[in-house]
Amino acid sequence: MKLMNTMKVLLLFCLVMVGFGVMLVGCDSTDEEVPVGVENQVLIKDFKFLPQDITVTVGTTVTWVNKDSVIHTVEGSGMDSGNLSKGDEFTFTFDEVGVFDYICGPHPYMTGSVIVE
Ligand SMILES: [Cu+2]
Repeated sequence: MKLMNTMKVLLLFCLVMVGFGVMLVGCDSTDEEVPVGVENQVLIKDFKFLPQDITVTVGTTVTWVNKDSVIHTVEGSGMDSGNLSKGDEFTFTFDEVGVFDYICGPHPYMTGSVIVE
């Protein structure tokens, strides 16, 4: 009987530790900057454009902000940001309706689109 109680305590201890682990992971993700709430802004983060597709109305100025420690660019459809270091911003005003695709020059697998309506 005593052995069973010890097992129960151990099992409970394990469950608590797993619970802590989940909590820690949860805290970690809430610390990250979430790309919501800022209108007409695209974050460049973790080698991605966030959001990848953004829809705006004609005449809107879109701002890209590099949140990565490496240099990224916004290139294509008439845009050329030049090198963006961490914290750098690039803005572009869309005066025509259409779909404007772009990539990051150093990392062409990073793609994004601005849909202007
Ligand atoms: Cu890049």
